[in-house]
Amino acid sequence: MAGVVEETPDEAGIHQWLSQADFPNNLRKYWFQRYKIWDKYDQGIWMTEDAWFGVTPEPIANKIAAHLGESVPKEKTVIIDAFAGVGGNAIAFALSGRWEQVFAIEKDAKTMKCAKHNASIYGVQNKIFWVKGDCFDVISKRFAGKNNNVIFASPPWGGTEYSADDVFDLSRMEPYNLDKLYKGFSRYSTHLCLFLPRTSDLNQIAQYAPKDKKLEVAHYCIVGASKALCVYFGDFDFGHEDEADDVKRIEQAEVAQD
Ligand code: MGP
Repeated sequence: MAGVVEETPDEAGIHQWLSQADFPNNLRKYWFQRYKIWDKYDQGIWMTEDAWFGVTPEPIANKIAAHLGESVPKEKTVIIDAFAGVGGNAIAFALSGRWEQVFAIEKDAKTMKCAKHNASIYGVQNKIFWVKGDCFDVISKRFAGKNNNVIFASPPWGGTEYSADDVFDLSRMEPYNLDKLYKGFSRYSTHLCLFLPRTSDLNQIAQYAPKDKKLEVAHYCIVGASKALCVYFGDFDFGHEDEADDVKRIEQAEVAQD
């Protein structure tokens, strides 16, 4: 059942911040974004401190879920959220109803506890397979040889300092750089979507394009400002053929605000 979940966190490091007075000062900007991040924030969302800058805001998570759902072949019935965090993307995948199975992998126990709780607020806790562990490990053991899955990965970007440089060097991203992410996941799925900084070096990304093929990159924006970009590695079909459509696609990724 979706709705207000009365339970309060019973563990240090897991929070249900109800007022700005209790909110960490260094994260203040996120307090003002809380309803953009979670539409149901007031229904009892649980967060860790780190989750504030890693979680995908709900309208963007829904847009990515829609884009992934419509652009991969129907035979792909399983979606894996490799870095599930507090659940933003996995919840959106489950709510989309597109997938037979949604897997959410998270290695931090407290973060996963938040994700499960948040999924219960959105009524989808039981529609997600929760796997605690290192995603590279889990995926190599559980999904080797399967060809019906799509991997979505929103990795840590090494903290909030990613925007200090005009162009973000993906070879230095911590703890996993682009090469590690691409090689670690593309062995196990023909369809991979990476959620990366909006300032990511596109030349570095382009090196992973198959010969004579382009890679899809879409910026996801809120009120005109890009929050991040997604790179789609594999045979995604966005139903466009030429450059004019590329422009359309980027606009399409703009998420509506109330
Ligand atoms: P931001 O840069 O912290 O905020 O994150 P914003 O609103 O762009 O701040 P400004 O002051 O630069 O205008 C923007 C979005 O990027 C967040 O909402 C997250 O979705 C995403 N994001 C930020 N970080 C630091 C990470 C990260 O480490 N990993 C992932 N996967 N996403 C992140």
